Amino acid sequence: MRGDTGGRTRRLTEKLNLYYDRAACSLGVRIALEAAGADYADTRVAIRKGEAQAPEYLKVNPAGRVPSLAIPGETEALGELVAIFSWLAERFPDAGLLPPSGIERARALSFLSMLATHIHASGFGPFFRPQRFAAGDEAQKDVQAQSLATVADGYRQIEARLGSDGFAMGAQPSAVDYMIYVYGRWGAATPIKVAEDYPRMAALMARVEALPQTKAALEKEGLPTVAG
Ligand SMILES: N[C@@H](CCC(=O)N[C@@H](CS)C(=O)NCC(=O)O)C(=O)O
Repeated sequence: MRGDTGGRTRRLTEKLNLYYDRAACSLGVRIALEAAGADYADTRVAIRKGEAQAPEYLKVNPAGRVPSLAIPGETEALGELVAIFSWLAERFPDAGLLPPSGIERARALSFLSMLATHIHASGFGPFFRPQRFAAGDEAQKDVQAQSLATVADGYRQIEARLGSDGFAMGAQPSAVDYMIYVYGRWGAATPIKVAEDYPRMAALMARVEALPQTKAALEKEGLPTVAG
């Protein structure tokens, strides 16, 4: 991990700083920062090299996870996608990251929470790292099979909530769409056929991918396009 140490240090960050890894869930926050036109720096945390669990990064985010967002004037970085989007939506109200208030905002947070807890934490988490959930090859294969079913169930829920056009929360893109896009990209690492089995979700991913904020975020992480 290089760059701004942010987090639980006395040193305040001078501008927003996104702790991320390439193509990780932090990509959704990067798309949001691009949508907001935010002036931000970034620090890569190479998860496969163990940097998310390294003492230096655990000072930034004791959970050992990206994304974290260091915020000027704060001595602790902010972790957890749902909280980061909530803060960014208030900081950049014109970016449309979340509905401004009321039941629509609650519905967006509900959707984001489902994505983070069901698809990510109960699905992709154990699918990618079964060794954290079971010991032994057979048990880990079982974990992967179950977690794959959870991902598929999450995708089914997304498909059920989407219309045939527009975005998840209406006519304008929001953080919900950015995370559907990110978690949808990860489907390529599984046997799940997103385009065939979840056509509304695949079409939404293509619409999100065509947005300038997504193009800018992909370019910054050196990632290929994947949708439509
Ligand atoms: N609940 C967290 C989960 C974040 C998370 O699991 N991030 C992954 C990358 S997509 C990570 O940092 N993994 C590091 C590790 O497992 O060591 C959130 O929603 O922000």
